[in-house]
Amino acid sequence: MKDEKKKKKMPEKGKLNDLEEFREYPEGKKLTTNQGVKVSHTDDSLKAGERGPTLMEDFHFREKLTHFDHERIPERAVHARGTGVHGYFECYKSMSEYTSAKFLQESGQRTPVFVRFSTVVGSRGSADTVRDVRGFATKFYTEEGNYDLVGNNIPIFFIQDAIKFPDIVHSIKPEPDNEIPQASAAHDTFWDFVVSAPETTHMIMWLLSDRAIPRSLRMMEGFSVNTFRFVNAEGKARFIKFIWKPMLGTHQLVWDEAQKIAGKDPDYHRRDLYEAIEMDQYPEFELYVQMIEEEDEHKFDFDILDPTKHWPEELVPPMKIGKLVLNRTPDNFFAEVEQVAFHPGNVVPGIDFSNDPLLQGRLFSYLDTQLIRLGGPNFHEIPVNRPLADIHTNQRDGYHRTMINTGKVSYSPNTLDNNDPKPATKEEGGYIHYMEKVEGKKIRERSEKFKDFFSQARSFYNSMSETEKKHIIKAFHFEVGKVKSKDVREKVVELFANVDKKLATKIAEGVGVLPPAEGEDSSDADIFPSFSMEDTVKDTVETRMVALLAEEGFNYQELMMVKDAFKNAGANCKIVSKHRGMIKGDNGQEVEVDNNYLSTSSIMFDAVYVPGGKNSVETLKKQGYALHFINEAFKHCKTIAASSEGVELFRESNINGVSFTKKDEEKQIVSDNGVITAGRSADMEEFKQKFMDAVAMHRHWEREMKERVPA
Ligand code: HDE
Repeated sequence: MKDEKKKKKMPEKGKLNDLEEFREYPEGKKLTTNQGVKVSHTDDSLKAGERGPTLMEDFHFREKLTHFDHERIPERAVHARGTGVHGYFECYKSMSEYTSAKFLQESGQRTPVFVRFSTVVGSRGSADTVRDVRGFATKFYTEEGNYDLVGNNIPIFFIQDAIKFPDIVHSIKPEPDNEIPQASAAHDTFWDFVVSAPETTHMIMWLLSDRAIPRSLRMMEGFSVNTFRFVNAEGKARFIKFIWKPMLGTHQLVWDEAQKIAGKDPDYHRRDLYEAIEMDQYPEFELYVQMIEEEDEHKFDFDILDPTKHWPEELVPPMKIGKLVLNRTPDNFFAEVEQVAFHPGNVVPGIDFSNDPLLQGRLFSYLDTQLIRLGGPNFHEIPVNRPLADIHTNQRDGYHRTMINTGKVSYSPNTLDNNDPKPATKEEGGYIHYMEKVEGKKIRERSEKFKDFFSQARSFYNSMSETEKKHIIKAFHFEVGKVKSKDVREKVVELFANVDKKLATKIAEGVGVLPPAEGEDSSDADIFPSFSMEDTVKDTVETRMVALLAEEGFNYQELMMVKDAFKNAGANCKIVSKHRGMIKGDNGQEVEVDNNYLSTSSIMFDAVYVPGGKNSVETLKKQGYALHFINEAFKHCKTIAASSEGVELFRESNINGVSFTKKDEEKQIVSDNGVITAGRSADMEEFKQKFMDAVAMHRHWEREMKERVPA
C-alpha cells in the first residue's frame, strides 16, 4: 500500500516542492534525529562496553551535541535585550491625501504587525529596568510588502551623523578592559564621550529623565526619531515624523525601584508585557504623524533634518491616524523575537526617506549587521521576516536558502521566460523614489543650525515640572557620581552650564566638583508641555497591580470589596502573605494567597492595601516584610491604603509626613497624598473610590518632599 502511494506520487522533475505532499504527520510524537529517524535511547551514548569510550558511529549523540554547539547566534550589536509580540494595526482614517501607502488608505483597515521592544546598551541577559533608551520597532506586514517603523521611546538621538555611531556605542558599552559596567551609561568612557561631543547634550537630558525608566513597555511613547517623507499618489511629498502614544499614558518607575527590580525580577518588563496579553489586557498605542510641508522646511529655529532636535508637538501638531493592538505572544522566542530583522530602509510606496544624516547611515547598517547576525542573505525567508506580499526576485542561493526556485532563468532582462519577473509600473504598485532635486559639493560638514546644541536642551529643562527636574538632578548624581575621572566630572558641569547654570551647580554639588563660574539661565527658554510626562493619562487603574496584605483572620468583606472593585475597573490584585496556600478570613471563608513575601516585593506593585481584621493585622505588625512592604511603597510614592485595623500597620511603619484617620473617628476617611485610610464604620464606597482615584494618579510625587523612610 505504502509502495503504491510512493509510486503514484513520486515528485516530477522540476516540481520538488511537491515533496510536501508526501509528508505524514502521525499522531503522537516520538523522539527522532534531524533526519527523522526514531531514536530508541537518549540517556546513554553508545559505548564500547559499559565503561568504555563513546563511539563515533553514535549518530544521535553526534548530531545532538553538534546542534547544541551551534545554538547561539551573535546578539544584536545594540538593542540585544528585547522582547516581542504580535498584533495588528488599525487605520483610523484614509491618509490618501498625504500618502499612497496602501495600509493607510481606509478607516478600519487592519494590518498584522510584529513589535519588538528593547533596551539599547545591555547584552541579551541584562536586566529590563536599567536606565536606557527603549527601542520600539514595528514590522507592518502590508499587502505591498513589509514596512518597518524602527523607533525609540525618546524622540531624539545622541549624535547627528551615523559616522559617529560606532564611537558612541563603544563609549557606552562596558569598558573593554574589564567589561564593566553592564547595561549602564554610568562610567568614565561614556561621559568622556559626552563632554567631547556636545551634540549629545539634548539627548542626555532626556536620558536622565524618567523617560528612561518606564513603568512598563505598555506605558511609553514611541518615536520615529528620524525625518521621513509621506508621498501621495500625485507625487506630492511632505516631511514626517511618527509618534506612538500609549493608551494607558506615559509612566515611570522610581530610580531606586528600577534598580531593585533589576535584581529581584530582571525580566520585569517582558513578564509584564506577556502577562498583560495573557490576561487579555491587550497593550494599545495610537499612531500619530507630524507633517511639515516642503515649503516650510526652513521655517523652524532648528533644522528639521537634525535628529538631535525634536519637533515639539506645540509647533507641529500630531495627527492621529491609527491604533496598534498587541494581542499575541510568540510561540518561540528565538524563532520570532531573536530572529526578527528590522530595517528603517524597509519602506512601501508612499513612504520615503529624508536627508537626515543619521537616517542615511542607518539605511546601510541594519541589513549589513543582519547578514552576519542571521548567517547569510536569506533571512527574509525566516517566517517572522517573510512578507505577506509575494516575493519574485532573481536572487538565488546563499546560506540557508529554503525557497526552491524553479526554471532556468534567474536574470533580467530575459526572453526565455517572458522577461519574468517584470518590474512593476507605478500604477502596478512599483516603488518610485521621490524625485528630490539634490546638488552640492562633496563636503564633510553639517549645516549651521545643526550646531545649536543647547536651545532645545534648555527648553527641555524649562518644560520639566519641579519633580522631573529633581529626578534629572538625582540621575546626574548617580551617573556622573560613578565617573572616576575628576576631569570628566568637571567637564560635565561645564557642559551642562550651557543648559542651565543652576542645574550645573546642583550637578556639581553631588559629584564633588566646583560649581560653574558662568552659565545660562534656561528659564527664558520656550516651554513645550509635551516634553514633560506630567500631563499624561491619569484617569484609569486599568492593568495596575495592587497588593493586598493579609494573614489569618483578615476582614474578608473589606478585602473582597476592594478586590472586586479593582477587578471590575480592569486592575489586577494579588494577595500577599507570609506563606502561599489558603488563609481564613474573620468570617471563616478562605482565599488563596498569590505570593509569599519571598517571591514578591512592593516593587512589583503599583499600590498596596491592608484590610482590617484584628488577628491579621496583629500578625502583620510583627512581620518585618510587611512593614518593609508599606515603607518601601510609600517611599516610591505609590498609593497605599488601609481600612479599620489595617491602619494600625501604617502607624507601626516608618511612614511620616501624612495624616491617617484618627483612632476614635470610626467613620472618617482621610486621603493625604496617596495615603488613604478609613475608620471601622467608614463608607466603603467612598473609600474605594478615593483609593482608585489615587492609584490612577500613578505616583504621588509631593510626598518625596516629606520622605524620611528607611527602605
Ligand atoms: Fe539602530 N541599530 N542605529 N537606531 N536600532 C540596530 O540593527 C544604527 C538608531 C533601533 O528590535 C542594529 O538589527 C545606526 C536610531 C532599534 O531588532 C544596528 C544608527 C533609532 C533597534 C543599528 C542607529 C534606532 C536598532 C543592531 C545611526 C531610533 C532594534 C541590530 C546612528 C529611531 C531593532 C540590528 C530590533 C538596532 C544601527 C540609530 C532604533 C547595528 C548605524 C536613531 C529599535 O544595525
